Amino acid sequence: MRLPGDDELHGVADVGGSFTLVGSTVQQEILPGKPTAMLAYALEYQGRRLVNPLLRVQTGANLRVRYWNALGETSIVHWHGLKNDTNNDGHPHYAVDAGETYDYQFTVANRAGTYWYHPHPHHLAGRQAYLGLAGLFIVEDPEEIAVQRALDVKLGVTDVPLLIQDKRFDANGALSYSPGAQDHFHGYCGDTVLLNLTQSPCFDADTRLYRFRLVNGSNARIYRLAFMHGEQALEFQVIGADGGLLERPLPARELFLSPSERADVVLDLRGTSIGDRVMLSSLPFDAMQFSTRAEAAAPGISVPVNGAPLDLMLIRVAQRVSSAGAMPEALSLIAPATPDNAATRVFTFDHHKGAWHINRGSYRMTETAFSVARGSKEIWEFRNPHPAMPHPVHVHGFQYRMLERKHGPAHLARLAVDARGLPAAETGWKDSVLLWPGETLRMLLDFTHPFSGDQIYMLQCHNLEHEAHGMMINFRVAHA
Ligand SMILES: [Cu+2]
Repeated sequence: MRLPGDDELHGVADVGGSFTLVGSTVQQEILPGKPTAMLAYALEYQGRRLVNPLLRVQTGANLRVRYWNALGETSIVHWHGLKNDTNNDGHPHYAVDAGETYDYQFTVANRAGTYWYHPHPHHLAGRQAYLGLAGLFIVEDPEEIAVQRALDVKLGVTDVPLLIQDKRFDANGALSYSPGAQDHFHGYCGDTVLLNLTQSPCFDADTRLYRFRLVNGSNARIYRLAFMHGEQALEFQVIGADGGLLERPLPARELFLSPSERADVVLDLRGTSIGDRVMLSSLPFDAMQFSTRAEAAAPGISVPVNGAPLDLMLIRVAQRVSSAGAMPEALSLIAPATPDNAATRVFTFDHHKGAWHINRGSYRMTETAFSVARGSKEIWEFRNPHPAMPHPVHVHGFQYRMLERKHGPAHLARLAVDARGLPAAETGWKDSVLLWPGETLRMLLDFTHPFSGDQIYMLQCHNLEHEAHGMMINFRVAHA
């Protein structure tokens, strides 16, 4: 199991101030004995070269990040989940050509949480992310440090980020990204699920609490995650979501994680015995895809459909320990979502004549679909009419609060923790949320921000093949 830490790949870098990320082509041994050429972010850090570094920052840090595009094609970095202005969001309009640089300068305004960074050039984001460009961005603040102390966890040891990505490799170990018509419709799924770019990972654990920061970095695959002990799904505690800690831990035995979503969970192995084996799995589910035909994949590769059961990581209980950490009863203070007199804006996610649409429009990089007033609150309602596909919908620039899920599938409704139909993680702050076929979601956005002038952001589907085929719009947060 590759853990973010001292190794080159996913090495942990404590950053503040200035640094340079280089979009590069690297050779990485992912499959045994078969080095794979992949795209990655490289960082010179304390005399070493880190690949797709885990950037750890403190809330309030002032960052000056130079992105040096040493790829052979245009690209730009999107800081996913960060409350940045347009210039620092990674809008495709700002993509830089091969050999050029883009300078970011921003103050990290977000509360502690697991965020991430990935490419966002128009039409190329899916391909570049698939070929390897992705890293984690972990923000800490005093509240977070208190939780780490209570749990007695250490990043890369007992506080374990898991970047979940599915890929296809050819016989030589090369990554292949060659979406066909079915892939454009369903999104590009792989036959090999990697955790932190480890194939079939094994994690040796002690009899103690473990924190797992689950990040879905896949282009299109949705996971129904559970920790299976034989036939039994172990209870775990959900402690955080996209935008950081929940108010208090909430018990669950499974959760759905769609592309770009994060879930922060604590698994208690204190009651297990040496030799016990727990499998982090994706349980089978009906992904409600419009066409359920297994796609015609490349010869020799059979790709499990979205919703097929998958084993992700074997946890082997290897050692009994006395210092095991303790679960805090309270994690954070999250004010109730108060819509006041917020107006409702409706978005329909649909498909028409080979393109993916939001409100019947296909993405145009230079057009802005609508404006909201800076400082206002709005309720956004997402609708996904049947027959359809599930869409992981991401709003740039803001974290929001979920208000309600209606008409969702039974497999989700039974995970609700309250009358609003929300699963545990959606009681916290979110920037990405899965919209199932037939469903209506309502969420509260607050467009307060500290930046002067108009800001342009995006609302998009984070199924990256849907994004590439139009399912994205620009919106303006107007200053005056
Ligand atoms: Cu979509």
